[in-house]
Amino acid sequence: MSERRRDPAKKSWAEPWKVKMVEPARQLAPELLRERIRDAGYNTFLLRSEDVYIDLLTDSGASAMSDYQWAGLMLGDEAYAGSRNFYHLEANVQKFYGYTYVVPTHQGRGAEHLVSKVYIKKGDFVPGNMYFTTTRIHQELAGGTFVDVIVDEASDPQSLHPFKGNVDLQKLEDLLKKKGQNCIPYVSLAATVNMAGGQPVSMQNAREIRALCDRYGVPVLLDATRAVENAYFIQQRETGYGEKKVADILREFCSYTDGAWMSAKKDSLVNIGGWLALNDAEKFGEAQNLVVVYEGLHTYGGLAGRDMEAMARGIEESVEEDHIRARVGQVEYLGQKLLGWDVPIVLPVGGHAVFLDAKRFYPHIPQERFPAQTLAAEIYREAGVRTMERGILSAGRDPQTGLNRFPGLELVRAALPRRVYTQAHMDVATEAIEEVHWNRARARGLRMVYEPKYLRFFQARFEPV
Ligand code: PM9
Repeated sequence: MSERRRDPAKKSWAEPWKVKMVEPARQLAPELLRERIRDAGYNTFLLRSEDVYIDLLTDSGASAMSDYQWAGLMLGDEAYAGSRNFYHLEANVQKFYGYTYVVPTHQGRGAEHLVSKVYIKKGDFVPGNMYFTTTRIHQELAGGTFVDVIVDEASDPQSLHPFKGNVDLQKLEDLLKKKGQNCIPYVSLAATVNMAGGQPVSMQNAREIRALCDRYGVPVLLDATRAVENAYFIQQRETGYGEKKVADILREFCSYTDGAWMSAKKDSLVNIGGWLALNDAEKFGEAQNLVVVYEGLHTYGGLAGRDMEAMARGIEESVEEDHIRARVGQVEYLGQKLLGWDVPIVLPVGGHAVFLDAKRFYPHIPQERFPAQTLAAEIYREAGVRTMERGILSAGRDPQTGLNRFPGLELVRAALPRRVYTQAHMDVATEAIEEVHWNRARARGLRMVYEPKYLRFFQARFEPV
């Protein structure tokens, strides 16, 4: 008999780690789940973590660190100035992302605050590939107006375009011509695009953005929060990159940009941390000066030395091939399971999360009644699984008119923390979502009874209609 060999491309993946420590998680009884979500004003951000069984609220800061990272915590150099952990972090940002100057910050929005203050002046327009909540508010608070220049496919949950995060170059050039480069401080490029469903940007698109911006003398700045996941998608989907290493793809991608801000709480596998990196010495000088006003000295930026060490080590682990394959593979597994039950989701499945399409899930609930917020509340009530609204509530109000923005996408995000949950957790989460889908006709929507001024989705409260 001839020897049988499985096609390597069809082999299952498994996590490249084994579990060393566990944290208990329990599922509350149905009547308690009902009570808890009502007490939380039907907002999953207002639930207590101990009342959540499977927490898919976010992949931010919720990942499990490796023993290599935990060991690094013991090497924290907590000197006020010049901590050796900062220099390790700086060296790894330079090595893996390729930028020249590094400013540490306590998390992503600390870096967004600095970059917006340094680059944006009142009346500016900031083009970008779909808004992100915290990014846009810092651009607005600095006096800018965000302009969406993402490709149209990004707003179609069923489009199978492999790079739905791409910038539409025509939209970008039209804006550059209309407003003139003096009113455009930089292009705000995110990879992957969170609000579009964790969709990637192609290398070709990055190259073309660079060429276009060079013609107009406008810098390109990257939101590198999930750029490693973006690099993995390029490896999997873009011609010419199949044989390249994710680490090399990441470096090449960043080379088309002039700097980046980072929430290290995602790709870099830490519970807290971020940075701003720039190639422009003058802008770096301004950011380095401002960080001491808002975050802390320029060699700790609001972090403990041990946090910077964990971040430096997390960067190294984030680009390992087997890590990133298993990470994105688990998200794909959840997406395929939901598709198998005919649950409407955004396609293709993204890098960090599966996004449920609340417009197709609840076609009978108008957007003013918060269909995605309703769905997130229902999923918690069903099984103690926590997800997050990414629709009209997250989009907020237009600062000029005060009116609600009506985004094309009305989504619920089930985000996967890295190295935390098993496939069995995914199976249980899928069953809960399928159950809610089965009973979808019963849902009626929500009315907002408390609305905070900034980033309202975090703290708003609701009542059933
Ligand atoms: N993202 C997320 O859950 C956490 C807070 S918003 C609900 O997806 C991008 C692309 C992000 C991001 C945070 C930040 C801000 C910047 N860019 O949370 O301040 O996804 O570290 O980063 C969240 P920080």
